[in-house]
Amino acid sequence: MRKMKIGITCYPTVGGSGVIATELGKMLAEKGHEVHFITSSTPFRLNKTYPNIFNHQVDINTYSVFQYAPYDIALATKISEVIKNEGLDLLHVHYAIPHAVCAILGRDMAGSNIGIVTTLHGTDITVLGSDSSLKEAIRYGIEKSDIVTAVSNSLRDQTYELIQPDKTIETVYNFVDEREYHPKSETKLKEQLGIDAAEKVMIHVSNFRNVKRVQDVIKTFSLAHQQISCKLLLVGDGPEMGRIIQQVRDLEIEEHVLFLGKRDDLAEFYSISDIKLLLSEKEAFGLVLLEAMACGVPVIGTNIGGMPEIINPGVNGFLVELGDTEQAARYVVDMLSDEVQLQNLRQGALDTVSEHFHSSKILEQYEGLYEQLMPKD
Ligand code: GMT
Repeated sequence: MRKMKIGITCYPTVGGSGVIATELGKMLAEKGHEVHFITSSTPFRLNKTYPNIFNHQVDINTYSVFQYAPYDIALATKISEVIKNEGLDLLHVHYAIPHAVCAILGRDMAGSNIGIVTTLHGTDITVLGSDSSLKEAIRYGIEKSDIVTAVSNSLRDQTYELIQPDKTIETVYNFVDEREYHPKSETKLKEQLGIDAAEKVMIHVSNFRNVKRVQDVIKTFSLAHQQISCKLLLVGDGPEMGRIIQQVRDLEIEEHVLFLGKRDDLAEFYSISDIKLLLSEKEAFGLVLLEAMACGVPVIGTNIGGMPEIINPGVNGFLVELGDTEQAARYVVDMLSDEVQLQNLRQGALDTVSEHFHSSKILEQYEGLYEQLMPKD
């Protein structure tokens, strides 16, 4: 594999797409490629110095005459500069809008013909795709990209259905860095959190947006808790947090629900957990499922989006229909009361990650796509 100079644009703040883009950049750099992040701030997962990773920050100025700060134009200009100054071989951008459209404009401004790979992560299609003011821009971003990937077959099919682009879309799944996400047995965290060694633990990790249906996680926990002694860890923060705190109070389960806020050390929290709950109404893939599974935690998810492509019922977890908290609670009680089944599911979760979503396999898929865009020797 020849070494390439790759420009990466994503939203650098917390969120699955930013995590995937950054982890991919780090792994590409470890394989000897030169990586140039072109983003509005340093990607939050870029927590180490790499000699072959460069950060190009987009400066977004505000002017009193403009009602809105021109992020998209500033980004396209920066992309154009980096293409010329660094001699990039290709761009990999995350989200059709605005990033694919900015990349196309930036490439044009630079008078370049380098390839553009665009990865669709979900929100750009499942939410914005039905907005008539944006649909044409999304189609343009997809059709003018050289290669387009989606993070699940479900998202690929939804894109065809909603946007109808004249473009082949390849599925490349999410991945995790297995060096970070693995079961950590030497942890005292359970004790530090005041949880009895024998008590079972459930975990939910998200950005507490409406779409994550955290209220269903609370309902499921509350039903299961009536039958089995357990605790619920809530990791993350977001717009629904106030309502969730109130729901926990109304159900009088405050003593059993631990609000942990945003955390970096997720593998530690997964490692003391027995079940992960993700009951979202939209989820193109569900990166947090993979993070949990990589730490040996089976999952209960909703039968929507990309989740059925990850969850194999009875092997690494279970699927429920959206809003069916009673069935979710039955699965929880069943799993937590049968230690043999729980151990099998734990092993099933670990096997799923290594057999189907291993980072080395996903990285090779992306590198293979990049190679298609390089000039033939
Ligand atoms: O789920 C979110 O709120 C964040 C969102 C994002 O754009 O960063 O995550 C999306 O991309 C992730 C990485 O590909 C996927 O694992 C998530 O399933 C997807 N979220 C949705 O589709 C709602």
